Order: sequence, then structure tokens, then C-alpha cells
Amino acid sequence: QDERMQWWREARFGMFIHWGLYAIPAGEWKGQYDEKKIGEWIMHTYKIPYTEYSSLAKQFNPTKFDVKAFVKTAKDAGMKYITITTKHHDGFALFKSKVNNYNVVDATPYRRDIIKALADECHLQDIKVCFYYSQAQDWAEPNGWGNNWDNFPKENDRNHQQYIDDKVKPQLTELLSNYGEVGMIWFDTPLSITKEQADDLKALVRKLQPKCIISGRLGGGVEPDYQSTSDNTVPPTTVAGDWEVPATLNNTWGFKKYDATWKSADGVTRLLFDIASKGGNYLLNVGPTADGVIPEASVKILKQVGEWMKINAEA
Ligand code: JFZ
Repeated sequence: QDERMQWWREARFGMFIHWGLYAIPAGEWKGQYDEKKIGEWIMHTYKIPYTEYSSLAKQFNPTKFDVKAFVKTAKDAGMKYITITTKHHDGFALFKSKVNNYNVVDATPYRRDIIKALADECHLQDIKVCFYYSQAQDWAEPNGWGNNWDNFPKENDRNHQQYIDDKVKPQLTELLSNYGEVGMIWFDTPLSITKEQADDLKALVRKLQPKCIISGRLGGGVEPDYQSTSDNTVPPTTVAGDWEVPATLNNTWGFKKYDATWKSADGVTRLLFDIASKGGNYLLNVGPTADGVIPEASVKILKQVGEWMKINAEA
């Protein structure tokens, strides 16, 4: 446990990347736009049928994606790890998957494995690469959790186990076999996942990469390696054990075209010191556009934070 957690305890600051098909509508669907909704939930927000939403893949072509620039942005800000959505609740994978062709290589004109590009670059530049994977919610799957608008079986009639066996375990196996050393699997929104199912996923991660950390939201009452706080929430006092605050830079994780509610660089720096002084880690999000770039406003804030960090590290 201690050996597994060591790099993470020293890291303090990481970059969260929420990226997927939802970057294309960027919060807007057929003229509707809701300031209060988060961008990566758009399929859910507007009850978009799977057949319609999935055709966004034919437009996904982030030709401006420059992996070196991504990693440099993180490193210059003083971040020590990057956690990217390999598959969010919409079910679309940013990596080549042999078990499910709803993925960036098989279903988009871009045809390149984004997770591979990022993992290789992180290994090269000596920064930890971590994978977010939505283990329960999968709105593309009749046996997954969460899609109650398509013509799928009622949630109680679903064979969740089938979904776990056919998609989750094989895809986690791909992620933990084909991309070198993985710092952590970041599970999320476990819903009614059972203890047995969570134990099984944990055992799979342990078997394939014993040093890989398991994030706070595995579910089933199964002990993770550390706790996630509520999103954007810093505990008022020092907390025992290992914990992390996942946080946004504006009011969404996935890119939204009209959200300009950016935090100030000052605010981010203060939060970082607040969290670090209480013994936690700060996982700060960016949401790249459909073109493949981190919004300019985010890059600017992160640059300023990096300058602060440098001054303070030297002082
Ligand atoms: C989840 C996701 O649904 C969301 O899209 C995003 O990926 C975020 C990082 O995680 O949302 C959550 C999950 C847990 C809490 C809040 C939002 N929580 O425990 O407060």
C-alpha cells in the first residue's frame, strides 16, 4: 500500500482531462443550452438516443491535438500526474479496443489511439499517466447502468454482470496491458455495483498491475486506495489518510462553448496550498475542444499557477 501510494503522496497536483464525443456539441443540442448542466452529461441531459449520439463519432477528428503540448501544459503548471477519461458514461472509448468498436480508432475519421499517444508521451516526459474509467454507467449499453431513455430493459431487468464481463473487464485488461505502467484507475459513480463486482474489478487491477492505485469511487463498499472528496470540495480541516479533490476550472468537466466562469489563477493557487497543507491532492480539470486543444483560458490560468509554484519553490 505505502509503496503503491508513494508517488501520489508526493505529487500533490494533477491534471484531470475530460475528453470525448461530448466536446463536439459542447453543451449545445439542437439549439438548447443549459448553463447549469455539465458538458459530458449532454447525452443524458437531452435524452439523446444512442443511435443519434453515437453518430457524433463520424465527426470526431481532433486534428489539432498535440500531445506534447498537453503534457507540457501539465508539467509547466507543476502537475505530477495526468488522469484522462478513457471511457466516460457515454460509453465511447478514447483507445483502440478489440472487444468493442465504439472507440476512437474504429469509429472515427481520426483513427488514432489517443490514450496510447498520451501514455507514451507521459512515460517519455516522466509524468504519471492515470486512467478514468466509468465502470458502472455506460449509456451505450443495454446492460450498463444509467441510460433510461433508450429502448433498453428497465434498470432492474438488466444483466449488469453481462456488461461487466463483456465490456468492463476486457477493456480494463486492455488498458492495463497495452499502455505500459498505469499510475491509477479512476473509477466513478458506482451506483448499485455489488461488493462481489467491485472486489472482482479490484482483483483484476491488482493482478495486472499490482502497483496501480485504485481511486475512491470503486463502490460496493470495497476499500479503495484513497478517498475522493465531493467534487470541488475541500475539507475544512486536516483529514487522516489519503484523499484527493477533483475540481473544475469553470463549471463543467467536458468542454462547453459558452462557459466562461473561469477561476482565477490566484484562486487556484490558494486552493492548491489549502489542499496540500491539509495533506490532500488537487486534481484539476481541463476539457479539450473537439479540435483537440485545451481552451486558451485554461492554459493561461495553468501557466500563471506554474509561475507561482516556481517562485515559491525557490523561495
Ligand atoms: C462524476 C461524473 O458523473 C462527472 O461527469 C465527472 O466525471 C466527475 C469527475 O465525476 O460526477 C460526480 C461524482 C461524485 C460526486 C460528484 C460528481 N460526489 O461524490 O460529490
